[in-house]
Amino acid sequence: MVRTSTGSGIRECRKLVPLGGPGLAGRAGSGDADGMIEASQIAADLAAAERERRDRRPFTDEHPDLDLETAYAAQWAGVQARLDGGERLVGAKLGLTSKAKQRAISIDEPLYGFVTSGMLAPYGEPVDLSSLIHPRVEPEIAFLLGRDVAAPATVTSVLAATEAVFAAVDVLDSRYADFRFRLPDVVADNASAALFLTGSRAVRPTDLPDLGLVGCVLRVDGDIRATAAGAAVMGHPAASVAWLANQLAARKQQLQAGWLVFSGGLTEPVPLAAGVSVTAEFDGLGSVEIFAR
Ligand code: OOG
Ligand code: MG
Repeated sequence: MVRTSTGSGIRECRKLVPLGGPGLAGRAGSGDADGMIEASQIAADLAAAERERRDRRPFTDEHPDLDLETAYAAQWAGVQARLDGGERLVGAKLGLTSKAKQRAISIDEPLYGFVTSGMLAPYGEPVDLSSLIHPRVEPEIAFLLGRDVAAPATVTSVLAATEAVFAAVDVLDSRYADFRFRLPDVVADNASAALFLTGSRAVRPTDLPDLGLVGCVLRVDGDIRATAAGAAVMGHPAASVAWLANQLAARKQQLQAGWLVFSGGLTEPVPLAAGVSVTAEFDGLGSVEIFAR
């Protein structure tokens, strides 16, 4: 898997998010009857699982009281380690923003994670499965922000701040066995983020009739596996981005101009296997094809 900048045409983010507000650095660990686990320990264990390509049990098996603040602190520790290793912060991802995704994972609350330069898959190249554990693919609509998004954000303010939207694919690779986890586990695991692909057609939101009505067809080797409309994601994909802007504000962070934001899977994911081609087609946005070797 590529872990360096790929220069996929995404503008480098100009400033880093201010971090360390209450709820991020403020919380180091989570206590429960079985003892404490530190955010830094969770991050280190997840990084080792990713590096060694082995899945593990969810932390909540042993630490059922693991809270979301600790989980987001662990997530940021993992992202910070990537930045310290030379990657750049290029955006964010939303997760569990559609009923299809919430049903697939049996969690009914959205979450978010961050996207770094090493997660951008090189355009048109097969995904190298040897670097992943058990990848799954899902179709998404990505927003390239032309301006920062202030909170409180709305569908309207997100669309006004958006330079272009893209057809996209999110390649998930949970570090937990069988994608079995509770919300704090998947938050700590940066929303299962592994790789992201965007299509080659940049479309201004004003050039589309309504992003909520954009149709999506997910194909595996040409066969239709799932269909959806943009509205599958929180009623409108921009509503998901607005939700994220408002969540970040509570942590003294902000969506930044130049970021690419993946608004969440519209359908259930499909496994990515060697020799298989997965295509996400969107009305007006073009399509993205992903294949693996
Ligand atoms: C969690 C990540 C969810 C989405 O778009 O819903 C996500 C998972 O499904 O492993 O990326
Ligand atoms: Mg996703």
